Amino acid sequence: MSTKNGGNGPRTVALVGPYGAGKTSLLEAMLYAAGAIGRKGSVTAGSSVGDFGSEARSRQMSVDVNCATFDYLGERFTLLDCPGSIELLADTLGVLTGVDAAVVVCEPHAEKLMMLKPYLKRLEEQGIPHFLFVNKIDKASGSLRELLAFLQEASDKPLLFRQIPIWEGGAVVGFVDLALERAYVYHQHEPSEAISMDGEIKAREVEARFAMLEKLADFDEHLMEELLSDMTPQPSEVFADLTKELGNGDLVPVLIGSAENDNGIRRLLKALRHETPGAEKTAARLGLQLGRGAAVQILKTYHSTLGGKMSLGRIFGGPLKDGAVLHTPTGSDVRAGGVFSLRGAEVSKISEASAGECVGLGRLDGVLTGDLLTEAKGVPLSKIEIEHLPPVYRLGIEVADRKDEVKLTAAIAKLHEEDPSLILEQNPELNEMTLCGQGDIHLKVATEKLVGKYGLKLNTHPPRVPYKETIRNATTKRGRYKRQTGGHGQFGDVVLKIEPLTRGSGFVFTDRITGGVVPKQWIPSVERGVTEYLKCGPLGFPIVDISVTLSDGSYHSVDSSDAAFQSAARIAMQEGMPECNPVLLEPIMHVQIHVPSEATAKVNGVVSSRRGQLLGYDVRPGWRGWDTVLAQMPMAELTDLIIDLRSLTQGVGSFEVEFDHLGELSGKLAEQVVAQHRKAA
Ligand SMILES: Nc1nc2c(ncn2[C@@H]2O[C@H](COP(=O)(O)OP(=O)(O)OP(=O)(O)O)[C@@H](O)[C@H]2O)c(=O)[nH]1
Ligand SMILES: [Mg+2]
Repeated sequence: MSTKNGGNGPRTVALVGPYGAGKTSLLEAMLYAAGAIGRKGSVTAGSSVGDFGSEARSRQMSVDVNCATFDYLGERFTLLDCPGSIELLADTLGVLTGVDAAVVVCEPHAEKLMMLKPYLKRLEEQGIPHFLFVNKIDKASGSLRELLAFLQEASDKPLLFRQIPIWEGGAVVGFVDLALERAYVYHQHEPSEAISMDGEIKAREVEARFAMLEKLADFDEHLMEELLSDMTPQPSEVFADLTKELGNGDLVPVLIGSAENDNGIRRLLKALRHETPGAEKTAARLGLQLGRGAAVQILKTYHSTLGGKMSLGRIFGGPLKDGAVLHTPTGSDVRAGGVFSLRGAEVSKISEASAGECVGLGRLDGVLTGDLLTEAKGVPLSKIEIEHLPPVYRLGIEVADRKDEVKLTAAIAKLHEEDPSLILEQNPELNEMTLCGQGDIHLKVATEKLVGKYGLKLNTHPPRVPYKETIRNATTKRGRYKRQTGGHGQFGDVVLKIEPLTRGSGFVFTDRITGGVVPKQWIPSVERGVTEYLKCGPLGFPIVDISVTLSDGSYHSVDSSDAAFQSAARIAMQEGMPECNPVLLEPIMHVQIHVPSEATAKVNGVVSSRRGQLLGYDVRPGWRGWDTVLAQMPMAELTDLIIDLRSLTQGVGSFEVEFDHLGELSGKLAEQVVAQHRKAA
């Protein structure tokens, strides 16, 4: 769909950035400025288009992608307002698989800029054109120039300052647009008003505009020549460069404004309208091979209790009609069960979506976020590999009523489709299910959905640690089992040598019987008796790294049986093990902690205070200004590690773990673990 102005067709733009920066408010302000809504709602009053679900409203924060399609000056836009909590990053990662551009929303406070890195990093890596919008400009104080220097620190791409603020009485009251060379004063909830530019403002404009043109000229030789020979470039050349260099991802334009007061919103809309590349260019960037008919990139999956499954799809090629059959990466076909235009809670059925639109598609069973579907057969289908976010927080979870277990796993499967960073782990050894995710808020929102949306009654508890135990000394023990009840009795008799093994050896059973004192057919019974015993040792935990040797025994030709030899073996173990100096073993994990370098020293402290052992640290590859700290830490100390890391790093620190070895735990801590375990049992 080509329109007379931009000619790029419908555009899809993500609003991303840290929590509370004002993305949902910006969405509201943009809808209002575009005339798509007659009354402006707000997040705090619970009346915004976005955040309509109960989990979002009660927290006054986004917990899901808010999608809103609207027309602005004859062109169609879909804005995807992403949740900013770092714990809900998975939604942003999904959305980025098919947008034309992103607006990174931030606040004018230098100390909060570290929070931008996780977003800028992904946009840079994926070559997604992006703007920076410095929101809450009504709260700005001090030098914006300094702020912008900090902003540049967070961005690997050069920033291009498109506007400078006009200050009055310590507050920003307007701005100069450096491309248009026009000054505006803000009016609350009204369009800005053009004013004449003179004196000090003009002088600042000339300087700032020259700096902007110099940056543009880094990517345009013709413009560079003009600047060097003091020629004034044509406005059309400047605008063409702005468009080209955003589209190529060379530069990051920076705009300022206030979503709350409706300031700078129209300028942002206009920049998006003129400069954001369209679906064709995006398809080329993504390397999509389009055949005849439409291709659909899935950006987000929703499950609602009433409407069923809804996939948010970006249409390339197109148009896509309701009922169209789409080929999926798994080889099966699905039929689009409804095409919908979305605006917050408002879902309007439409008969078809044009090329470039972003729409809701009903009932695409088996289709996941990141999938590419096509109408044409034989087109190479891909699933865009979305970065996997390793879990950093866990919660033990169980249904209050056992018969709801199937319902629980089905509901979590749906939540996982909506948000792949939410994972259910089953641990049969601990007889425990754990919900794994990105943090406390993430899992709270998920459990709220399980309760509210899926009607489940749940109990949650801190995740259990899979402790083990072993022994330090050896012993030899005889176990005799003899029963005489009525008819024929039970008889088994074994001598077992119990010895410790080196860490990681597991369990070794050896048969050293000579002369048939324990007949061949009962030897597996002895081993079974021992194995059964090993499930729960004297401290109450599974036993590992132990060798048991059957060295002697006796039998009775009538009374001996499989059961009797199992019992004899168990008796020998039960009596022998406490003499072997049992010791608790805890899982020690290899941990990689990623943090901005200024937090590295503090992180070292956190590792030590959590019984960790530092192995060293290095620069984090590809993350300028970040370190990766390597350490070994007990699993028991990792439960809330993420909370400490985030509080040291404004939420951006993260870690990855894998099992390393089992380490001995003794002293007070071990006593506590054993006592707690006994109490729970
Ligand atoms: N002063 C001021 N406050 C603003 C502005 N924009 C948003 N806010 C306030 O900032 C808070 C957060 O706004 P939201 O729009 O919910 O922010 P968000 O980025 O969507 O937050 P998350 O969804 O949690 O990531 C709200 O209390 C808004 O009223 C602004 O331009 N100026
Ligand atoms: Mg929000």
